[in-house]
Amino acid sequence: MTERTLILVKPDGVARGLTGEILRRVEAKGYRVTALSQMQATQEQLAAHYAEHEGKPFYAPLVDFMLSGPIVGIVAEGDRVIEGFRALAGSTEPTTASPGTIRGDLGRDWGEKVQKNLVHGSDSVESAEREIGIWFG
Ligand code: DAT
Ligand code: MG
Repeated sequence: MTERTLILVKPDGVARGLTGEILRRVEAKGYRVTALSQMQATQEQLAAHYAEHEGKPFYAPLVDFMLSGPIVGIVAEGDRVIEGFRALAGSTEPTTASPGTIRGDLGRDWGEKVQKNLVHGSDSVESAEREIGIWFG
């Protein structure tokens, strides 16, 4: 089976009207979009999605941020798409993410307890399959 990844355009990306630009980069890279849906996250979905971060200082601000407005869920497909999308996204902190990446070109620090960095991308095959189940189950 072709590799799949779960991408989320976070509330900052949707609110800033960057969904199209983010999708454009995914498609321009050559990945195929096989599912696309705007949604309002629930507490339950976020608890499952971010279980690995529970207990960290940014966990509550992260969940509040992800509940603050609509998100767009995307399933993208292609060889090595997990690694490829994380390269397109750039590193977690938008201030230092490389120019040329989504976070580096379009993101910045807003002085808040959570980094608002526009996108989520799965980090392994196991995470991708688990996360696709949470958002597109
Ligand atoms: P990534 O989204 O790059 O995989 P992650 O999984 O470590 O990063 O963290 C999930 C999200 O939590 C991240 O996109 C933004 C936020 N975050 C992570 N580390 C943070 C920190 N030290 N301070 C504030 N927010 C943070
Ligand atoms: Mg992560």
